[in-house]
Amino acid sequence: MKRAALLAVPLALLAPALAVANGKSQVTVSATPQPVEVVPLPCFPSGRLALGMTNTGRKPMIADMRISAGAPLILSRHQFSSYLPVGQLVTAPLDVRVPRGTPEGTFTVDLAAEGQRLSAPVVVKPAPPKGPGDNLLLGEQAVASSTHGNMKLCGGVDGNSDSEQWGASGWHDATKGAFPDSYGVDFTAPTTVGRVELQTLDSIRYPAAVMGVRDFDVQVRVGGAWTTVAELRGNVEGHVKVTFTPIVAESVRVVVQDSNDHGYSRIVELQAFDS
Ligand SMILES: [Ca+2]
Repeated sequence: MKRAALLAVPLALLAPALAVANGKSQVTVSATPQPVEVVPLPCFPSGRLALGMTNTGRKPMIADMRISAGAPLILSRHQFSSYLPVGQLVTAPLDVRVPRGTPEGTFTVDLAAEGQRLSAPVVVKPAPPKGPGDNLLLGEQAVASSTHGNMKLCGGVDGNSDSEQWGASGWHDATKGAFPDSYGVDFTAPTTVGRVELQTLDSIRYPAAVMGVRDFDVQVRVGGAWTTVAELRGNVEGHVKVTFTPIVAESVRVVVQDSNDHGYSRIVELQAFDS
């Protein structure tokens, strides 16, 4: 008799969850990864969740997921609606961002679909250091003369310099065959810059000597005016390091005058350092 009484406790605790799963809801909600991590910089790769819905019923249906979160989280969507075949996971991406300066912490994105709910944890990580020797452009807001629709403005400062992942993490302009094109960063406060490193497209399939930037200037903005600190011509290398007398600048950019295929200005990653 005492054993039966003890068993009744866990069963009672389970009852609400079982009621939801076996009630009228025919959809299970999922989110991966958990937790998702975000960094409070505008061009740092965003936290990306794969939202999922699975129809656990016996008939196909259309389901709506509502997606919500409080400050400081910024969501790329607030609804995910889809036709759901029986027994098949249907997913959609959700990008999660936080404003610059957001302190470390854990927050949640709340998902609700057809009576099912899920709270997915979001962990805000510290911004990368920007001291001596650190890449001053990493994750900062990129500024470009134009950006091709297949590329991302942030792709040249997202920390990924792998030419094999060019499509996902590089930048190029939208004006084929027309130069110059510019790409750089506006600092949030004047910053000492003494070295710029440019990595242009340089993969086995697309070597720099064929597809990379060929002629480019490195410029810094001081007191609102752009100054050229280096001019490079005839480049065929994938990774170019340019050092100059360190200067306190409001912005740094490269101005591409031509590329080796005379088409686009392709930047896999642009970096700047104090010296
Ligand atoms: Ca990149």
